[in-house]
Amino acid sequence: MKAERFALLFVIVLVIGVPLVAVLARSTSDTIEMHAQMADNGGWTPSNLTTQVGQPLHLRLTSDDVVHGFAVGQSIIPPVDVLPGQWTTTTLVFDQPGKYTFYCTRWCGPNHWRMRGTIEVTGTTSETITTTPPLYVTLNLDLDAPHPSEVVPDEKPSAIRGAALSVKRDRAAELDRTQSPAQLWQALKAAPETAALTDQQIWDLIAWTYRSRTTPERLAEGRQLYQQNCAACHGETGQGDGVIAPSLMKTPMPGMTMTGHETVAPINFMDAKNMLGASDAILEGKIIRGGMGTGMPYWGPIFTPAQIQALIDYLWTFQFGQ
Ligand code: HEC
Ligand SMILES: [Cu+2]
Repeated sequence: MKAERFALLFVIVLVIGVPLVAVLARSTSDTIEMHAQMADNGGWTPSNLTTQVGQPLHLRLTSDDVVHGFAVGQSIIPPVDVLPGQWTTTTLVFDQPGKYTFYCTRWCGPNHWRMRGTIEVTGTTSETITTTPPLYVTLNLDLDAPHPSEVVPDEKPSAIRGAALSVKRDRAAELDRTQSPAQLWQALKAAPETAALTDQQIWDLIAWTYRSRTTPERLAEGRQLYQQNCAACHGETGQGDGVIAPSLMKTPMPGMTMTGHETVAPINFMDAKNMLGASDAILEGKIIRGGMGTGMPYWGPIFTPAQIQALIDYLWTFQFGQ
């Protein structure tokens, strides 16, 4: 009797226990443990991962210092928080091969944006995705050349005043992404339909044009992305006075060689002379590629094209109002 019971128990353990153990052993060996530290202390370990299309990538994440966040660029996988002394698990599945960038989503210090790593996804899919190169590449634009506007308004342009003008044409649809507002101003100044307008009225018409090209939803998205990713340097109000702007502009000690990185201030988006001479193509290029040796990070692998356009639309509100 006693022996029978024992045997039964053994069988049950064997039947239920073995597959369970097998599943557990398998899932832990497939799981990658990842440690997060501020960029200055080494960032992500490991920082380069590989996987295959359709194969789940299990991650267990913890932080060895402050609170960080984990997200994969250009994907819809929601970010997770990575907390000191705790483990967070997340599973990623990719349906397209390619090189993905993962990054920290929590403000963890001046070098926060440098906390990035890559996931190399190999394999094939039936879908073929065609990507068009961004305009700055096609046009071979020099993103680092200054682009001052030859004309600036006396007063801040107003989309509301622009909307009230009777000469409004359907300009919004035809906004040229390679053209600056300054070039558009000169074109309108010369055009017979708008020749009767004052200089300021032309600026107001341009403000209206930029405003009617976008939507409140897109501006809200751009604003949110801006506050989360750009305001620390460019400032909440776009004036280039964010909390870490001073650390970007450290004056080098005497005898030290200057590196652009230490001396370039974040662009002031309220500065009409600079902004009205820029085009969508220039702003987009700078956002995608980043600065050359300046503190401006590159965001190409992080944001989708739609998110970048939302950011650009939001940047124009610093000139043309909300
Ligand atoms: C770590 C600081 C930092 C962060 C964060 C940052 N920027 Fe910048 N940005 C700079 C600096 C410095 C410059 C000026 C040097 C340069 O153009 O390379 C700059 C320049 C730019 C320019 C060029 C404007 C022009 O007229 O040529 C654009 C556009 C821009 N930033 C957009 C953004 C956006 C959008 C974000 C957020 C997604 C962002 N920046 C986040 C530091 C930063
Ligand atoms: Cu971080």
